Amino acid sequence: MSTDFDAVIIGAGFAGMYMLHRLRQKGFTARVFEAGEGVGGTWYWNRYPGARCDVESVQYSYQFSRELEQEWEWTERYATQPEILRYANHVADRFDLRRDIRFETRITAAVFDETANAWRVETDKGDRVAARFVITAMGCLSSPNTPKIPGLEDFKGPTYHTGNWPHEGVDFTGKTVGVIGTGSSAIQSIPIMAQQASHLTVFQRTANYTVPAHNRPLDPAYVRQVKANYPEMRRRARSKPAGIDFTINPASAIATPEAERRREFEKRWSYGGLGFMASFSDLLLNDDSNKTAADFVRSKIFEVVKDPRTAELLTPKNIIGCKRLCVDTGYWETFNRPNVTLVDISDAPIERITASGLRARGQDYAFDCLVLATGFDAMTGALLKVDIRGRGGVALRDKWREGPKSYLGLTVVGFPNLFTITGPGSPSVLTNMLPSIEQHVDFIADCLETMRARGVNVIEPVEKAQEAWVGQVGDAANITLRSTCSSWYVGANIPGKPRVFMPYIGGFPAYIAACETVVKNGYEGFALA
Ligand code: NA7
Repeated sequence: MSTDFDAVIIGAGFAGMYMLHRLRQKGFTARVFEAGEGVGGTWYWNRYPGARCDVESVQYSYQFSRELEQEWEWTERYATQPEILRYANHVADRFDLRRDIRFETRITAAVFDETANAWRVETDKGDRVAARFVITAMGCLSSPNTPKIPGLEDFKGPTYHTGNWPHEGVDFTGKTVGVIGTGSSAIQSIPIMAQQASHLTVFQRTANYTVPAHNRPLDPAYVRQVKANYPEMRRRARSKPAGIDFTINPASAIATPEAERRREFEKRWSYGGLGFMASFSDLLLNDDSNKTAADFVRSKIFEVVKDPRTAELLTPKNIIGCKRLCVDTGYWETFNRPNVTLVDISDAPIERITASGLRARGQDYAFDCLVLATGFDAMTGALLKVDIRGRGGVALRDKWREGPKSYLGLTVVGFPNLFTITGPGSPSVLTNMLPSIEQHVDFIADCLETMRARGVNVIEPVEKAQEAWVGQVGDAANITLRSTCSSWYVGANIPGKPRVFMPYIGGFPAYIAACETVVKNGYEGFALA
């Protein structure tokens, strides 16, 4: 069978865009299908007020093009969603990507035809295309989770999900607003919504840890220095577990004398950002060490929040860093405002949404607008929305019923010529997504090139290699505290989702080394036919 393209790529976020560019460079044909009207993925959909990246902008950027690195000017330490979206659009223009992207088109099914060794892909616009490879670039946090709270459809006012925010923006001036959720999206948006709304009521199921961003405009001298030393900074970042260039203190928190420990935490706190978790090397390995960091952050809440009862409610009880740490600007301060109320719903779920608000713990709350900051069906949600069928017509949804299993987080037994960029089983969400994406894209592009050179048509992992990798992912998860709480990393936010720690937590360098060994040994663990 002749195919329409060498590869179909699903999604035009940072992964899909670079994949297209890389395949073109190597002389392959590719078509990207993208549900949105534009490029940018996460940064196209998540337009809620205050949306920002929590990795510093100079690091949350592509490194495949030295020219791009030099010409693009980030303006703030942590880039806003509009700035990142401008960057994505700049990349699309600069590398002339749009002509191979079909926008406003969602892939609904991808079925592997075993006689033709090709994928047959269908879209919601009626396209039927055939390609040798399907490469998913759908993002890890792109399938918004709207919880099934009774009465949701009864609410008379507008309902907004942070993960699918209206493009024209929302002005809450003079409105009363109810927010469900206190994850990263809520923590970023609540301070801004509170400045507009006449009253904001926040419904909190689990209090979350957050560290200050200390965001600021970037100093041009600093930017010059970064640009002069970009390769060195990228190399350092690549050698760190999260693929982010910050210094990890090798000491153990619990073994460090208290005064010294406090100094380290204070130093990191005043610097701001996710590097707080690198204050000591064992914060996610040792309960006692973790508690020292947790207590430090808890004490900060009481320094900021004036009402002790509210401070107590805002105080997280669980392990710090178990759920993803948030990075904020003025979050706790917001609860000192007279127009903000915190409602604790930790002991009983919201009873129902009503026409005028919601009912929780036997009490009615009224508001004009409802904001769902309720997160995503992470890592597998977007993948499993597409009806992906491999050998024998087996559906990925069935194959992963007990949880995702993959080889390197990139490929799945029974699904030949399918690659999942930043898929479950890869470091993905535990790292800086941009370098992780680039590493996967380069792996895939090199693999396709090798296959072409060797005259190989089909690549598929073998069961034994996949089982071994799944074992490695599980073993790595078991030694950290991160696998112990009810986070979206383990699917706990989605009722009925199997509890599996989905990302590979062995660190970016170990993961790169594993991929390099596989390639060096002639694509070890794969059957090439
Ligand atoms: P998160 O971090 O998953 O946060 C979702 C929030 O919504 C969290 O506080 C949840 O409480 C809450 N939630 C979810 N369902 C309900 C129901 N049914 N009732 C009450 N509260 C609920 O999503 P975000 O969008 O904030 O952030 C996702 C990632 O994006 C983030 O980690 C960064 O990587 C960027 P829970 O904690 O489950 O009790």
